[in-house]
Amino acid sequence: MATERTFSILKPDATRRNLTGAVNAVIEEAGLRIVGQRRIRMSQAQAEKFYEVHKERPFFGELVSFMTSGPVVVQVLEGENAVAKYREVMGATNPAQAAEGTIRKKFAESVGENTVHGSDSADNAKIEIAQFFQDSDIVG
Ligand code: RTP
Ligand code: MG
Repeated sequence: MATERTFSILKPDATRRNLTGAVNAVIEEAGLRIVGQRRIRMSQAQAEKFYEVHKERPFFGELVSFMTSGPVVVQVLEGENAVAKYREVMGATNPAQAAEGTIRKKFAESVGENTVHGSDSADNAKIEIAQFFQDSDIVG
């Protein structure tokens, strides 16, 4: 398996509780490298575009409002099988169902405020990375 990249967001519940370093430690301990990283305030338009696939879902409004409620850290992670590896490290969407040792089990407060986002496929990773990073801001 070749080296792959995935897109990650440390969500507002992580920045609010000052957990970005603790989450990054779990990411790095899993063997993923943080090759791009920026702390931003997501605009309403960016959040709506990013979560467009969920626009018909009942939680869409709540999700956009949460993602714009405070700073987030957008990241590009690199490693062997990075997309699947990071999904494993994140744990289940609902922290109550997340496995021991995962980021969501350790830190997440609820299904809505679940600390991290990770791309769900290599194709989506490329699309999501391009929404927030220029090639020159990713240093592998
Ligand atoms: P993500 O996209 O953030 O990495 O999370 P995911 O793949 O595990 O979950 P997904 O189904 O893509 O849902 C995206 C985000 O929407 C919020 N959500 N809220 N209130 C609810 O029932 C509910 N369901 C999903 C979560 O923040 C989830 O991460
Ligand atoms: Mg998702």
